[in-house]
Amino acid sequence: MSAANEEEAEAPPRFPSYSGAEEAGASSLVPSSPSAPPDDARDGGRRLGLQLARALESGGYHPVVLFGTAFSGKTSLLLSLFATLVSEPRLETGILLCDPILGSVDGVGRKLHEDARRLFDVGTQAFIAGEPTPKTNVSLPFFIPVEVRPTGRPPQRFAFLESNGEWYRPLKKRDQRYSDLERTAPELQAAVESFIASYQGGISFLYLTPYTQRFVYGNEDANEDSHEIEGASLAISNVLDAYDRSRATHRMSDRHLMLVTKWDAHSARESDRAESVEEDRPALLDFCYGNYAQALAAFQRLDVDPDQRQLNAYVSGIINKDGRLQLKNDSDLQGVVKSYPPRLWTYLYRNALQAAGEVPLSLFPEPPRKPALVRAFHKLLDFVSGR
Ligand SMILES: Nc1nc2c(ncn2[C@@H]2O[C@H](COP(=O)(O)OP(=O)(O)OP(=O)(O)O)[C@@H](O)[C@H]2O)c(=O)[nH]1
Ligand SMILES: [Mg+2]
Repeated sequence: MSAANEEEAEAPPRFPSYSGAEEAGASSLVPSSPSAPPDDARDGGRRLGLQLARALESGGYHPVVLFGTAFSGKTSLLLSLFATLVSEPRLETGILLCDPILGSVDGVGRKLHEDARRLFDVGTQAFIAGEPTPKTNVSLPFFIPVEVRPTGRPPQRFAFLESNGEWYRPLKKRDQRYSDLERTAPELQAAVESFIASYQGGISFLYLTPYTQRFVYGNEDANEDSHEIEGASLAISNVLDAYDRSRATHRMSDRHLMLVTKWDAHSARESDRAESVEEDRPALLDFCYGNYAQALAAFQRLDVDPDQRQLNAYVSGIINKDGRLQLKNDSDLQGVVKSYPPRLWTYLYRNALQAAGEVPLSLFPEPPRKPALVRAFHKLLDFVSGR
């Protein structure tokens, strides 16, 4: 990933990278289904959101709220974060699932925790093993409560919000005209909305804008994809506006990160994958201005300090329809791909500390990466040996 001070300068406002920057913030929310649920269901959702807000506050959790349409990479991103800490002893940072957020007496609380436990346990192991990530299909959005324990630094609790991408899908169907609709955006899920409105503390928001809504390594029709990307852009613009409407207090402690997920798609056909899978800020901005204009415009008009928002690329793994590749024969590419989750963890850890009024620290020492010079030398060797 390139440094924050690269030439992204032409057009203010700027979207700094989280790498190396001093930032902070985090919490949770969920959007609602396209067809508006009955009033009593919305009341129940509101009560649940409020209950979750109080429980996360008293448990010392930093909420991390993910938004993104179906197939945008939400679950893969979460699993890449968990899998990294579970399987990278060099980072010297442990991660554990915490006790149920709402206890285990109440049926809803038990169900939410069972979804969280399953994702953290089975989902993480399946991701490590390279199995494909199943589509998320739950009845309610849920938080995964974890505690991160770095060596020599304070432990920190996070609660990651997981949800169905379908809940964010704009209401317009493919063959429909906008003028035939009453509204374009689904209502945010009541539990998410009331959580955002009432959580007393900083929240980290992650907005996922995928490079492609399809498999990266497939032969599908690109025109089809541009229609889907348009929907993904509108969906993010909708949730940003919903945030602006519903977030009542503590906005100054929030942090907003727009992530272009599946960034490996940018260079899927290039030969030097290691170098090209790294974030390239000019290419990233070009891509966003060209494909996510509405989402970016909403990001810019968010009523927060410009330092509270960043734009970056993200790669959860080099994944095709059969699952994640282990990259055992390409240590350069493996190194670049593996560097994404630690940088995101560091961003979230700083946010959490800053939101708690503490000095923001890096979570780990610099993630292990091969310097460009070493990679260039390997390329030269490959060339000389005809590989
Ligand atoms: N190549 C590549 N594929 C990715 C990446 N992230 C996710 N994918 C793939 O994209 C597809 C969708 O990812 P998910 O994580 O299931 O997306 P989601 O947002 O959780 O989707 P829903 O559960 O339907 O809301 C899966 O096949 C992933 O394996 C990435 O960084 N690179
Ligand atoms: Mg999912």
